[in-house]
Amino acid sequence: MQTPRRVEHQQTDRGYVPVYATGVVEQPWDNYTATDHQVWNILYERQRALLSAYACPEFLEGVERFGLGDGGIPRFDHLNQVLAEATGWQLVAVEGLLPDEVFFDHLANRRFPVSWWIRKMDQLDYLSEPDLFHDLFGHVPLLLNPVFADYMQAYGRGGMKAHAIGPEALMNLTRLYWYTVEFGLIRTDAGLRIYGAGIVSSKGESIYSIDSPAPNRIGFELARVMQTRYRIDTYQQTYFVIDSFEQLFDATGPDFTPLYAELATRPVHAAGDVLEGDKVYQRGTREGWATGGDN
Ligand code: HBI
Ligand code: FE
Repeated sequence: MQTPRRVEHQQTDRGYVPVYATGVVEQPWDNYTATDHQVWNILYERQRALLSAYACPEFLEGVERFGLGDGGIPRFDHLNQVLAEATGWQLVAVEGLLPDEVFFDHLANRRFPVSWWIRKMDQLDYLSEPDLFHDLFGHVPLLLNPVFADYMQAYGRGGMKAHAIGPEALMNLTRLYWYTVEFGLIRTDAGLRIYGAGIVSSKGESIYSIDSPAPNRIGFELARVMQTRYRIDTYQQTYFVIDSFEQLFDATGPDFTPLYAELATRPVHAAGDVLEGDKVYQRGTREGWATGGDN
């Protein structure tokens, strides 16, 4: 299978990352090799077995409804029929990471970009760029959840506005994406569960984000998230925990312009900081609150 077409690099909060051609392509389903399908099957089986105890129910329900475990790389046109009926989203196949404004425009129009290529057998545990498994298995199941689907479109619209305001606003919004869509945790009656795509598509971080005593787990608060740097090359030092997808959607309701102005007067915090007033979950437990600093 041919490799994706890289166009240039972009300096972002994620570092100096490759940015790909911005066009939409057809999913080359007939060109996938037996090894490509095998890579999907290995990654799917490994994650699905693990995530019953770690992912939120809405994610697991989406995986089942799409039939992502039916064997081999799923066909986007099949998934698009399911999506169209459920929430009106559509997948578009792309070469890989898109420039922010192109990416936001897709989300604002209920199109989710999915890389058409899948990682190699020797990259099962880590690769530096989003491939088909990360995008499709990680991001797409929750697009069947109506509230999360609305959040993703609202995020895209917010991104278009932030891009017009400038790089600081854009950085604030990118942190919101990072600590929710990519690395978010959600509170359930059974304890903390994962909804972030960057976690569910990674075996190591799925376990680490819920069971390790090392990272902070802090109740979601919009400004707090936007003023917190993130790391791209290690497991997260802090995970933000939402109470519900409605909470996330409601947070994107107001216009962010005044918030961006307020944030410009405040310090940006390191990824591992714990601040006065943070609602911190007990370290290393799967549920329960510790109010204030008694953890
Ligand atoms: N492009 N294809 C793709 N997928 C992403 O998740 C993505 C992107 N470009 C930029 C980006 N994410 C983040 O920087 C967003 O916060 C904008
Ligand atoms: Fe992603």
